[in-house]
Amino acid sequence: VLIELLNLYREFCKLRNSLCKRYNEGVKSCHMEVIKMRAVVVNQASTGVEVVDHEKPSVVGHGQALVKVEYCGVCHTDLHVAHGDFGQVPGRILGHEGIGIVEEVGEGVETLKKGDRVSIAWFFEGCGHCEYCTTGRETLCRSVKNAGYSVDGGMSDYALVTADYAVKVPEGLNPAQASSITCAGVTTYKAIKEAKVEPGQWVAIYGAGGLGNLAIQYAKKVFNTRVVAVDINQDKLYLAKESGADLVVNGKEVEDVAGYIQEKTGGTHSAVVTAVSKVAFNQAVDRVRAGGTVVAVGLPSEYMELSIVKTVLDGIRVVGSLVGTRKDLEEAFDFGAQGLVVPVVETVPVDTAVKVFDQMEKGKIQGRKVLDFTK
Ligand code: 8ID
Ligand code: ZN
Repeated sequence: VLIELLNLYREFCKLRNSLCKRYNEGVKSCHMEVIKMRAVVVNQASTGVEVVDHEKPSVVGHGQALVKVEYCGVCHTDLHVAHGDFGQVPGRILGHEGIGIVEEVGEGVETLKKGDRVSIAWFFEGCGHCEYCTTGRETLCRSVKNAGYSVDGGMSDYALVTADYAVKVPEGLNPAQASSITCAGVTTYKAIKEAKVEPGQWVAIYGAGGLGNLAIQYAKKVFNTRVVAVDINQDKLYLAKESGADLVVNGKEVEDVAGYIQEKTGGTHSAVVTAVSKVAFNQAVDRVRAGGTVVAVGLPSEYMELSIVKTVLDGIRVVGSLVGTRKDLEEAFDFGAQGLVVPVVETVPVDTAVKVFDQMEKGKIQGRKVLDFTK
């Protein structure tokens, strides 16, 4: 009898739900009914991920927008988050390379409307008034919210975003490719900006994975530099060549990587390190030219060795670079829409997420695997 009653009550809720939707557009959520959606979350032990049925977010608050997710790329940072490398967040919906269509907007939203295609990025929201937010360094905001880490991210059928911070995807940019620009693209585009490169200079890109292949493309096609790509995986180096690298170096096969780069290029003017290993960071510092810049992007939980003498005598700058601002993302998207940069992506079913994370850990992914929420 109880089960019968429960079923009846559910039917009643469904009916009320549809009536609400039909007759009262202003009603944001329909009371008791819990609608489920697919979501990729950090598992309870914080050792990896699982695909679960998760409550669909339905209450669109002031300034928020509800997005029907189409695609979400799997970034190595998601793997760090899943493993608790930055602190454990069990149950958190992962994903900061989300792309989707706005389905509903909350009160006070002026920048987005239903039907807009938007991104769900690591830089999810800043306070808007601190010293970083007001000086073009909003990703460093001390009250920042990060999608897929401190707030639920884009690896689910639906996601809530803060409308003012959700950067629109331009017309003409393939949404699965746009997902890869939402983190990998903007991060490397910004890192090369931070390297302060000049056309014709040599840039070393360490790590030719999801970020690295885009770093090569932005460096070559947008900044007009020459590129040497370093990886320890031959497959990644084939991709690096295809992506436009002038010179590739296998860190496992070439004994003296720094010496080899010195011989071929005379020392690179700058280096962007996306590799998840301190070995690469050390090589980058060892082989950058006097006056050069090493931009640290990868996030291995290690310390790098920095020769004080070399740093001082050679006037080397070592800077950390974290994703990019909304403006950086807008620019990075635009280079994608122009066809200058073409992310290497493969769309895969959502229920293969656990396997994809495993492949990423083993270094087996070429470019990016993108979870397809349209199917
Ligand atoms: O804003 C940021 N700073 C930011 C944004 C996004 C991602 C930082 N990241 C971080 C990630 O958290 C991760 O630590 O950048 C790193 C790279 O992310 P990814 O490109 O998404 O990971 P990947 O696809 O696994 O590629 C890593 C590459 O590094 C190579 C691997 O072979 C792979 O191609 N690599 C490794 I591991 N050790 C190497 C070494 N010693 C190496 N390449 C050269 N030398
Ligand atoms: Zn990322």
